[in-house]
Amino acid sequence: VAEKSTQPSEGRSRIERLRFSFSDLGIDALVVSNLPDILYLCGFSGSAGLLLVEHSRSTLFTDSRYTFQARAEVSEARVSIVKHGPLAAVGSALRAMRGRTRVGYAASHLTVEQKKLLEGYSGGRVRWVPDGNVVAKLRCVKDAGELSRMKGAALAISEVFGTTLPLIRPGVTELDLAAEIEYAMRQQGASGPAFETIVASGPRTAWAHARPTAKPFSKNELVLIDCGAILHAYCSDLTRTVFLGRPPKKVRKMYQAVLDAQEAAKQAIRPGVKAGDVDRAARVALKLYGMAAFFTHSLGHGLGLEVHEMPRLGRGVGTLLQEGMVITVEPGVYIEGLGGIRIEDDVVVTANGAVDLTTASREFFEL
Ligand SMILES: [Mn+2]
Repeated sequence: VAEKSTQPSEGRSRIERLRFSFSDLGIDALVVSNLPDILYLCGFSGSAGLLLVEHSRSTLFTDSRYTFQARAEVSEARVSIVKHGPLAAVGSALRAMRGRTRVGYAASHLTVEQKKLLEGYSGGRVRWVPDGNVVAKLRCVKDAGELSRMKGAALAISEVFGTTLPLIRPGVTELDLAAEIEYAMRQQGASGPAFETIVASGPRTAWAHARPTAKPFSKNELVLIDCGAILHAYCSDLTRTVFLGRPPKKVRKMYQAVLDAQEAAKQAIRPGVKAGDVDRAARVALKLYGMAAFFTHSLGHGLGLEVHEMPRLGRGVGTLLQEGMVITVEPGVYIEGLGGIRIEDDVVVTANGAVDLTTASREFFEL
């Protein structure tokens, strides 16, 4: 649950910074419908509502389930408790605005049906303009308060990995371990997992996003764990791969290749570098092992209030990294029938390059 202190304690408010982009977008108002965007802008952590940001005021429209919560959480916006749904309320607020109005909307989040309803409620004078993911762009650079929360979330998941590692032994199932991991997250103070915990073993580790099953671990196989925790509203994301027994030479080589690729990518990270160039650094390192073809997804993604945020780190992505971005670095190699290895850390981009937030050991554990 977010507290009021998700807001920066000094400087311009997030809503004020958002308004700076109104002239670039050519809009007079913005309807914010993505809940994490609403949380980011005004502190509201409820599960229903719309935030209307105008030049001189902002209004959170939500319903009576959230009367007290909104009162406690929301700063920077007035709260309007609505009877007939926030879409109708935003629509009539827009209808009341004078003259022709250009209004931004979240094309990546609003459904076709919600957009139609909004159009109906607001009347013909509103011109609708896609918002160009303007809030996502603000969110990708974290302030000091956010960075300290993200450090906490990363530390918690690293501790979870350390405490659950001894539970990995033959006979324990993927589902058993996933349950233990999520229980340990709560014990670390997490409000919950940032996504469905991935535990895969044996050849199933080649499925990059395998769901845990009732399959028991057995001797001489890989176990891949990808888990994240939400702490004070911010996400962490950690992947480690271990081996039950003594890994064969080929598997050792795979692990070393992925570790080298991750290190090469981390070394390439600094402000002003293209996200695509960091992705390429990992692929170049894998090529030296003849394993580039087995790296079948992108290198990483932004992390914050959501587990997947801007920027994406993938082939040819031109986004320039900036100081204060938090990103995952997660190369992997996946060989059908044999298995997969992925190593993932969360890092913050600083003037001096990447700094790890996750602290779990990257040693190839033989259990
Ligand atoms: Mn990830």
